[in-house]
Amino acid sequence: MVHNTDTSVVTIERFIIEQEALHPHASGDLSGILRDLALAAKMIASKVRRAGLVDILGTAGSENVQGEMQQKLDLFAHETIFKAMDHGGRLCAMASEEVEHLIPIPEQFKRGKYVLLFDPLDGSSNIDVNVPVGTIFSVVRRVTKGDHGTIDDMLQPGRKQVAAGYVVYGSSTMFVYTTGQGVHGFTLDPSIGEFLLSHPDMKIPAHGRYLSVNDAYEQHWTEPVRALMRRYRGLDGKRDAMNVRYIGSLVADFHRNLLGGGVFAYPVNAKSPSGKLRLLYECNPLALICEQAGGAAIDGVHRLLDVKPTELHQRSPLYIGSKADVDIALQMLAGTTNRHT
Ligand code: AHM
Ligand code: MG
Repeated sequence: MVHNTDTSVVTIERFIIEQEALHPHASGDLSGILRDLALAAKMIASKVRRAGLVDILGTAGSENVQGEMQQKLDLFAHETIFKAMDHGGRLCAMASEEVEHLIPIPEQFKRGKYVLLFDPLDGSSNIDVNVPVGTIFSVVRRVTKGDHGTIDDMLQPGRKQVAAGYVVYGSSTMFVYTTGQGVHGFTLDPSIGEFLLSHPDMKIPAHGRYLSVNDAYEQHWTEPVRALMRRYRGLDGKRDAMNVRYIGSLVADFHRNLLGGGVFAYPVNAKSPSGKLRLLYECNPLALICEQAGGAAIDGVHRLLDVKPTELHQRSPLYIGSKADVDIALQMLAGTTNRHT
């Protein structure tokens, strides 16, 4: 469904209801999860907006106020999502990058058929310099039968996700999600407190301008990764040089490349031998969005969505973005161990 945004104002609530109507057998549970997440996103956005005021409004005089605020915002975001999602009767368990183990649904609430995995506030070390941060989420259908969800419900390959999305708290707040029928973006109008459809059916350019990688790790990369980065930079004469853009805040870097095209890479390096980013909370949800937008996402040698996770907090290398640019990584890294030894 493509809306004419010149003439119609479509709230995220209405969009979700209209999408649900396309599936006559839908129970409404997934729609409810998305609506609850949109509410949590608004609450987090409002808090993040005030982060810079902490020195004048907060506990002035105490040490390391900014640092504490960052910490608190991570936990605030975690708690906000948990509290928005624990009582809807739609989830049987949750997992958060901020928490070591699976998070059960409290006994007093009904359990449902879905599992939610999330990174509550990614890139939060950037808050004290006013750089965008983000929330990332992933929803899968449970596969176990008991009352509560288990780790087996969490450790499913990314292709099993029924919904995934992110929120970027930038110069405006955007909520971007997919349920497997394209990628749709909504911008928060703070004056009315509503996410409005601003980017229907988002598509990533087939190849792009931007290379996003932290090349301070160059000395710690493997030789195939170094060769790949030389290719992206046009230094081996085999393609035009890309422009380097690296915020260091995954959601913001990914969002820019989704709109402008290009590739984000977080390769293995000697300091992070298996990569830094988390497969379940960061890589998989963005991989589903990217594929739905016509792009690609790999761990270097495999399609990310086919990787079978073995641990909740598993790390993975990540190459994500425009298909033609990711394919170059796939070709140049084929046959490598994809681990720094
Ligand atoms: P976090 O989950 O501790 O916030 O770390 C994740 C962040 C990503 O947003 C970003 O892409 C990456 O770490 C940057 O790492 P580096 O500073 O090593 O380049
Ligand atoms: Mg993170």
